Amino acid sequence: MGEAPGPASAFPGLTRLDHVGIACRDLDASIAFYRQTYGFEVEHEEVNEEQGVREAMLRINGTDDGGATYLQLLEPTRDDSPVAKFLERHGEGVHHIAFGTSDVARSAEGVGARGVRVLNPEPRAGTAGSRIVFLHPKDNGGVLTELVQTAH
Ligand code: V0V
Ligand code: CO
Repeated sequence: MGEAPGPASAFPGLTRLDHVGIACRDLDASIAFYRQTYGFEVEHEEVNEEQGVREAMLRINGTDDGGATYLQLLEPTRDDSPVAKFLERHGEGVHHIAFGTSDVARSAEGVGARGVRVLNPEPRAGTAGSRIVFLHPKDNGGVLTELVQTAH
């Protein structure tokens, strides 16, 4: 690899796969499926009105940056939300992936400098007090991508 000059050397600072977001119609049924089938337990559950989701974080493993990797199960709370729209078009399934960083605004700026559209340069409230930024799926090979900075 070596040090590429210019925008490619700007800070990305992504140190883990934080979560894989899965769109589901029935959060409780989805939680039960992952508990019974894979033995994963819910570490955190909340409603995020801004994002229009009721969601649960199921911890899978710790990561070498001191964070962890989760499954994030997402049920829409209203018909005009991104997850409701996704379910209508694609049905249940993988909705997004999220990379962890210690500085989400700076990471978003670094990725944005590489030509990826940053959907919300001003970080928004994510799960458990985290701060999140979304990147356009069309600039990520069809994968909706989130950057997340945990509360601590
Ligand atoms: C839409 N598209 C996707 C997609 N959603 N492609 C891959 N993965 C997805 N999840 C594609 C869709 O198939 C269309 O492609 C095109 O993008 C436009 O889609 P659309 O249905 O017209 O939707 P838009 O353009 O109104 O909105 C799409 C975006 C929107 C991605 C801009 O969903 C968004 O802003 N999402 C970010 C917020 C979010 O998703 N929140 C929920 C998770 P074709 O058919 O035209 O080729 S909240 C969360 O993760 C939290 C709280 C957390 O982690 O803490
Ligand atoms: Co997420």
